[in-house]
Amino acid sequence: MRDGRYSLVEDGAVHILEGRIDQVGPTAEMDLGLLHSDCEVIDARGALVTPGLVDCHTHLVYAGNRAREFEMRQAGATYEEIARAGGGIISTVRATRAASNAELRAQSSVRLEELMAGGVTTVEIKSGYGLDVEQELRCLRIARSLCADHAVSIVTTLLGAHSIPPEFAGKADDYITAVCDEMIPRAAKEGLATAVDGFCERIAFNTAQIARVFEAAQRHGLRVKLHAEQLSDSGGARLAARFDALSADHLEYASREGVAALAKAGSVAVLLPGAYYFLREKRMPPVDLLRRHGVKMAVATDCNPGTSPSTSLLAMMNMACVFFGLSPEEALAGATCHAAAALGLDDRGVIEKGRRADLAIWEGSDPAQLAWQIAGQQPRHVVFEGRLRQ
Ligand code: DI6
Ligand code: FE
Repeated sequence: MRDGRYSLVEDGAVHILEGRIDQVGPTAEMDLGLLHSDCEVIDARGALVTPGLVDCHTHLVYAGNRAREFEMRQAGATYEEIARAGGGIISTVRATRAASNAELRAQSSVRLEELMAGGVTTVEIKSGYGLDVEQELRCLRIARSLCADHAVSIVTTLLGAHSIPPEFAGKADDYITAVCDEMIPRAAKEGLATAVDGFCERIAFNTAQIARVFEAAQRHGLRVKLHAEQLSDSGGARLAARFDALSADHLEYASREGVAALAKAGSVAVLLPGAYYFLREKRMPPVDLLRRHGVKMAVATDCNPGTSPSTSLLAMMNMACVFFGLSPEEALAGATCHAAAALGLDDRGVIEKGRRADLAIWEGSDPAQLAWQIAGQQPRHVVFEGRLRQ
């Protein structure tokens, strides 16, 4: 059955040893001689076992909310208009800077726990609501600290180039200099991020500015990823590919050349249907083109207060199917193995000997059911690093 639908194994079993998968296959074929006499048995009869879900794009460390802006948008204002008037990302920057460490951590923990309740075992968290050196590093530290009291793997990304902070209004190039000369070197030196991201868009930074950020990232040994072609074709996908980006994310307005460049670079396309839905976007990412070029497609929540206030990766899998035409199988790959690839992680996202034993155990037996429901499902059990998550 391995090569069939979802590479599903009927009547299967997984043997875990020291946090890693040791054997996987039909129960009848397990080598029982390899099992410890006192090993714990998790009964998964009548259930479906998938890799633990990987949310490869979130901005979950922030304070406050943007409910007022949602009202403004419902009254006719656009996301870009609100951003240009000093709202948008900058309003969350104000709230985040004003929050104490304890407040920021507590508000972020709630969102992390909601994600985890939906079967997520690895979460990427971006900074991007501090927008000065100390505040960005503080957000990354808080993000990293969350794994101390949550059974989840956290990967952090520096998104200093998210928006132009108020102190640098009209001086975007000077801010980029601060990102390159202070923020990136400090984040790298203190081991606070594994990748650097940016927002390449007419309301944020242009390709020349992002190229400077990427050059600095690479000088400091960090991988790059990019918010590209979300609201317009700004050439972000091609730029990301030029720097061997782990991923290019959003991509609603990606061009043929952009997709071809991503394919050549082996970058993952991260689809964010929550933002597409919440902004009532009209243009879909070029899913067919991505398929034809063999670009891996991941699916993520983009959990953020302005464009995707959601903590359900399962809901995103459903939206990726309904809005973007993914198959449920593609959606599941998008939230597991392809999401891991978007983070540069090859030790998870697949149930295979040697990989991390991060698993989600769901009621039912058809993997399509995960993308079929509009969220709402919770796994019967989650195994994280080989241990049952309580
Ligand atoms: N694209 C997005 O959708 C989020 N950031 C980005 O670069 C929006 C962030 C926000 O509005 O707070
Ligand atoms: Fe984002």
